[in-house]
Amino acid sequence: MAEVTLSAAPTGDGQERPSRLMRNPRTWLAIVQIMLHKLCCWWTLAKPVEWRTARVACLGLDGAGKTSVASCVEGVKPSVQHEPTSGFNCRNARVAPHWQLDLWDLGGSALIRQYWSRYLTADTKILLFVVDAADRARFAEARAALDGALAATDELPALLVLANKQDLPGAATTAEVSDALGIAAGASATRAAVLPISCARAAAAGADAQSASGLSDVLAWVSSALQSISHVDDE
Ligand SMILES: Nc1nc2c(ncn2[C@@H]2O[C@H](COP(=O)(O)OP(=O)(O)OP(=O)(O)O)[C@@H](O)[C@H]2O)c(=O)[nH]1
Ligand SMILES: [Mg+2]
Repeated sequence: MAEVTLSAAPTGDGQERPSRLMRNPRTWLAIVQIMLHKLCCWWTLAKPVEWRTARVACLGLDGAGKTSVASCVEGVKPSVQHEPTSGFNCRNARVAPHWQLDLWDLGGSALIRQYWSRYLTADTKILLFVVDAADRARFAEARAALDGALAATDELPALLVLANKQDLPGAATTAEVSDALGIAAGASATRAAVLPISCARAAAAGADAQSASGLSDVLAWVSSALQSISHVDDE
């Protein structure tokens, strides 16, 4: 195969003159374009990411899996044992491209539920409501708890119900959970969705917390909801 050289071509009179390739203006245009592209890439990588903070509340009945979900979002392997949260945990997690979550994981016992409204402050951007999808007997109780939480917030920007424990036999589908909790019918949040997740399965299998089944879709939804909420807030 012929080799193309960009160097100056020797002339018969001993002087060097630029090769045909180098005399072509298109060659120079291509070189300038490549250099500009490299400069842009370097600038994008070198620019520090500005993390934007968003408050997210994680609610649901006792044992639904809130602490497990919060651990997975944070990238920490959840405990397989149920250690009831006696108050709240505040966790920090980063979600691409630039969201720093203040994730409030509250206890779900009947006693602590009375205090949920205190943590649903006006700057709460997303309510993550975790449901044990395999515990159909408590769907009505979960719906009442969710309705109570929604009634305590004036304008909740986004609600994401997580149909957790999808690995358990007989777990309800997202459509069933949505129906049982009346999401389509009466959710007061502007954006509402139900997504499946199984966050403790990864821990039980000894895998990485981030590999929890359904987690990537949850993080993508959270990121996209925050993006659109922030556009509205910035207007
Ligand atoms: N099989 C299965 N078990 C899960 C899953 N997620 C959580 N669990 C288990 O459910 C139990 C309760 O989980 P937690 O995360 O502590 O529940 P919680 O909602 O924080 O409970 P409270 O703090 O009491 O309100 C634990 O034994 C978890 O291992 C899941 O996806 N699949
Ligand atoms: Mg907990």
